[in-house]
Amino acid sequence: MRMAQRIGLPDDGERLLDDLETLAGLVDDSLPGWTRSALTDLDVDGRHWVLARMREAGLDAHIDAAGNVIGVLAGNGSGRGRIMTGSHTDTVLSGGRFDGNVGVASALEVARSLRASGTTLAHDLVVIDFFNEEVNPHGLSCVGSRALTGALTPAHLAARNQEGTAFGDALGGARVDPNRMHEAAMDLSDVIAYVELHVEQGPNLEAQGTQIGLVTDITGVAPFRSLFTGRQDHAGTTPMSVRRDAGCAAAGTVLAVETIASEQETSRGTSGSITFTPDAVNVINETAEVWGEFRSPDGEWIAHARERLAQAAEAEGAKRGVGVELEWLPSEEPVPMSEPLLGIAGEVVADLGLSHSRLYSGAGHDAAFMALQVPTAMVFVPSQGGRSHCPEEFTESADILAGAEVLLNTIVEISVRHAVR
Ligand code: HGY
Ligand code: MN
Ligand code: MN
Repeated sequence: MRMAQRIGLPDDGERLLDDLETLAGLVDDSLPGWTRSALTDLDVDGRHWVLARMREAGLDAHIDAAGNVIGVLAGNGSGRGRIMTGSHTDTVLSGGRFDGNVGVASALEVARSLRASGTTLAHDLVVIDFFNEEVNPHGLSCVGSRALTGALTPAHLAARNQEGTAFGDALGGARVDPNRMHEAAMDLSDVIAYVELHVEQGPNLEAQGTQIGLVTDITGVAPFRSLFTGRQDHAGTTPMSVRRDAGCAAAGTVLAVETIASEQETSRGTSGSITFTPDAVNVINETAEVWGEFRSPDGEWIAHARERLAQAAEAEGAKRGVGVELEWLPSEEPVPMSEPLLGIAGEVVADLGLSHSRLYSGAGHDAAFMALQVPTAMVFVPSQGGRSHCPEEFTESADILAGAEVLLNTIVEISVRHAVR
């Protein structure tokens, strides 16, 4: 099919790269890498900076009741609906400066490029910086996209962190009123596409030597919290045979997560947070808390992994006289992306003379929630060494700009093709 006239990034994308540099400076520099955690003043500053940039770019912008920053570039008024694009600007602790930020900065540059080229789409373009995409201390991720898609529930607001504080009581730090978050739910019935640009965060594109990744599906994620309760005793006088060591029961369960997840090439299991109490070198731990997760593109495997972990934790507790509590936190099913949109993006990539491959995303994304309601596509650019969620996270500027051009021209192509229907 004939392609729409290609549009380039004005100023060769310098402004986009400058925006990424500015966002990279709005971080907690007392930590290695880049940290802008949701629920912090820094995150509020970051989202207000995005709001100001949206307005400077001529978008009608606001922050919704769930903390999402939303800017709209009006289309030609033909009433054909909306196209949405965006990502997130919060980071993990000591993470990288590209995860999420590339998608928000590029989405903003798409709006600027349309204006600079005098291109008015037949659809309104909605640019979004989703609030709190990363897993927060309450075990919840994709908060803004859950709220916008009407998937945020009172149970989510009741989720507790390690200090026992409910998520709803922690939102004040983000200037979000938990009692109004439901107002952010949007009627998405007129949205013909959501397209998100993101760094791959994995090794595949670099290994294959391809410039662009087109995502076929996004992994399912099943997070858990487990608490092991034993008996605090003297490390030197308590015989091994009478101990009720919560720390050892937890450690055995952590290894079980690794064993279960190592069964399949695409399955993943991680025990990312372990807390011992009283956490003293000469005291047998009374309690141990483990927060972790399973991931897979196969929902059935995740269900199987849950059962296996429950059995393993119980066994590790039983053989030590240690109590076991295992709580599954809000989980996400694997989600397929839109095949028609993937096809259009593939044609745009070829038209731009770029190489591409198709792959599944082992990382979770706001797109997983958008895909439950609207046709969704994700475009990846390579991560150096496949590293992410660490200070070593890096993507070449040329790859970012190539990804932004694919995002821009894919959005134009989707609008043009939809408008001719
Ligand atoms: O955890 C993830 O996969 C995403 O980076 N939030
Ligand atoms: Mn991300
Ligand atoms: Mn991330």
